[in-house]
Amino acid sequence: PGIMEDPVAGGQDDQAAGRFARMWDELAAIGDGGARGYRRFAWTAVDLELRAWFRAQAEARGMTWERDRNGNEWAWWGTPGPDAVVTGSHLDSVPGGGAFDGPLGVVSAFLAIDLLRERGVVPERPVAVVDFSDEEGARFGVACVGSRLLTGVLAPEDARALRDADGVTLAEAMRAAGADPAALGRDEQALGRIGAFVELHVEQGRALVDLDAPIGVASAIWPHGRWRCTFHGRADHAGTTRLSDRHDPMPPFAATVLAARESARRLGALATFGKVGVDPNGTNAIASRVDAWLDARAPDAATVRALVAEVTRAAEDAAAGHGVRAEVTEESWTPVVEFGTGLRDRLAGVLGGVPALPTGAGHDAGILSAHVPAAMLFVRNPSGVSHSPAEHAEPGDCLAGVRALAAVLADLACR
Ligand code: HGY
Ligand code: MN
Ligand code: MN
Ligand code: MN
Repeated sequence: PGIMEDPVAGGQDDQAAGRFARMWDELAAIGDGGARGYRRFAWTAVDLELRAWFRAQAEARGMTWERDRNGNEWAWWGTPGPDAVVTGSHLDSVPGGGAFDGPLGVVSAFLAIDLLRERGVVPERPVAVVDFSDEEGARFGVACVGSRLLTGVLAPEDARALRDADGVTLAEAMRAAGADPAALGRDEQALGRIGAFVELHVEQGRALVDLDAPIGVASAIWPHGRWRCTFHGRADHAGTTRLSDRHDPMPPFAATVLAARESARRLGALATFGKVGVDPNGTNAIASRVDAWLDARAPDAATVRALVAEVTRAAEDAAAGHGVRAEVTEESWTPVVEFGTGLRDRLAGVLGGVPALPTGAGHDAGILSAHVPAAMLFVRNPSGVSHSPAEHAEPGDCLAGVRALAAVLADLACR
């Protein structure tokens, strides 16, 4: 406390700006897809490069590096031990992802520790940076795999069986990447070490822009889940099959997307179909099957459930009208997260009062919050856009985030 000049505003010293830019450019170059954004999927070659970068950052600082049984990467300032103050985020991305979602939290964590060391801060508790494995679930379909396995929310046998678009299981992908899927499972030791977890993340929205604030804290995460909507039709020839004879899964799929949008609007919820598979996906063949993933979110669980019920009924009715069979199955569910006021208010106090805002985006901090004290810091995103190359944060706000995180870590680690 008091070791940081005004942690949220204040000028930007060039040295810190230079250090941020160097670290940022090195990480941003890994798997850089340019205008097409990032495609940093779990246990791929790009992921291994990111994991190597993380380890190099830890070892360059004389920090103890560890990879836990669930593939989460840890860097320890001080001896790994109980009651640790943990910060960090994830390095994987959605397809076409931006540079900040995840990486900003990891880079800021290392730089916040650099700042504290420069100021001669000697923590009385262990401090750790964590890179949670497979947060986006972009390859295997379930988000926050590393933190869900760590906490036991996801059963190891279910995780091992998850398959990617090529049918490769998580277990096979881990083995190919030199990791051992047999070790997956709730990690009492790793979980027992976490005294508090603070995740810094780029804001995925415009609340801080509208409030003209560089930093905010999370008040809650909306309940949300993923449902697989499958439409079973009958393959046939596009040029010789009369309309009345078709069992085409595409029209019911299309009707369901439109119905979902209308239900979401009316219920005050969010419904997204961002991933679709069409089999056999031929221009002159009537599809035999369409798989479409619904991402549904709302401020409360009852609204999400109402939305999914309406979408299911719309899918079944539309399918019946086309001699197609629809089935909707839940693939993942994340209950509402209310970030407890204890740690959250303590952070806001250290930062001299910052806005508290809810988010519809899922985070590892949300998974952990059911098991350990957890909180989130948000950094202003002038574009308001995320999960897109347009995602952005200004250098000045990023440095304010580093200073804010440093102030919070100092407050938590120094009794
Ligand atoms: O989907 C989410 O909300 C997060 O970005 N994984
Ligand atoms: Mn994300
Ligand atoms: Mn994220
Ligand atoms: Mn997150």
